Amino acid sequence: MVAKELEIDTSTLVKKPKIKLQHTHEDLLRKKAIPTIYCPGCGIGTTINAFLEAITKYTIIPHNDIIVVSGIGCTGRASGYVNLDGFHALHGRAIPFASGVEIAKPKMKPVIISGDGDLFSIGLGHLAHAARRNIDMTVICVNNAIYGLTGGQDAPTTPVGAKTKTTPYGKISFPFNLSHIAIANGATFCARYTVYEFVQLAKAIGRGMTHQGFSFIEVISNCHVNFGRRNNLGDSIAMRKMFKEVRVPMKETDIGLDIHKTDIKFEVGKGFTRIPTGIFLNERDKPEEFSERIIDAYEFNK
Ligand SMILES: Cc1ncc(C[n+]2csc(CCOP(=O)(O)OP(=O)(O)O)c2C)c(N)n1
Ligand code: SF4
Ligand SMILES: [Mg+2]
Repeated sequence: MVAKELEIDTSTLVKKPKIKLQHTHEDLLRKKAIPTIYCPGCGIGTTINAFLEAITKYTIIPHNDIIVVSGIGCTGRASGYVNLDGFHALHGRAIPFASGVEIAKPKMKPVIISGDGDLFSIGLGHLAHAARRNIDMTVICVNNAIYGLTGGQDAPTTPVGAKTKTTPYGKISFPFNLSHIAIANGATFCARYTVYEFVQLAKAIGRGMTHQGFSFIEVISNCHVNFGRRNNLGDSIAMRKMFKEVRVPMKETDIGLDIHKTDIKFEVGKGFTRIPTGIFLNERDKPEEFSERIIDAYEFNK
């Protein structure tokens, strides 16, 4: 029993209202799979949110016609967190799986959400050939310049000089410009935004999904845990502030034929110093997308 003098007079306490935390796109999340594996503040969450915003506001594709496919990596978990048809493919194999879906069921819109390592290391050949064929799919590539899930090994996107688990004295070889590769191989829509530019990113995803053919959206994201920490770039907020300061908005007409104008710059001790962003390509005079050509060829040869 509590002594009289130690009893608390609860009548004077203000009751805190019970707040039910709600996500803007709660119905589109697979609640059983949440909490996610993501570190707090990771840009992959922002990217998934931008995708959900895009399919709610910026495209009229019915949700039943969308399938989310991903490969392996932190980003690769995305297909498991959204409440749509989805498939978590083997490492680097999201695009071949999505190609099969698109060819067998052209009405479906495959959206690949995967990482820079998954799509541009082991998966690079598949990406190049899907772009060359102009297969109707949208690839959202989270470029965090690192292999996040496996503890921070260097990726083909890691800038020269950057420290990673496997380049403790600084990376020596040159990074890929992912948008450049997508365009050079035949992508007919290409955009890049940082996770700081949420609205522009969501709109670009919507436009990419509405586009008939191979669309590529590169998302510059913060892996503050494995990339930021080793390169003294601070936490999630500090990295996003850096993205805000160094992004250079560009239009298709600014780039012309010199796609190197979209190169990302990084300086040891400073971090990223230039990140061109925008819609880099929206080819209107584009080749017919692949499944239409298959159907035409079939009808012609019947
Ligand atoms: C065949 C195979 N090789 C290697 C691995 C190990 N592995 C898992 S994720 C990954 C890299 C993922 O990097 P990225 O796509 O950039 O994803 P992030 O975690 O950065 O989002 C690697 C090499 C694997 N799972 N399977
Ligand atoms: S390891 Fe990096 S990429 Fe993976 S969840 Fe954490 S911050 Fe994000
Ligand atoms: Mg990565």
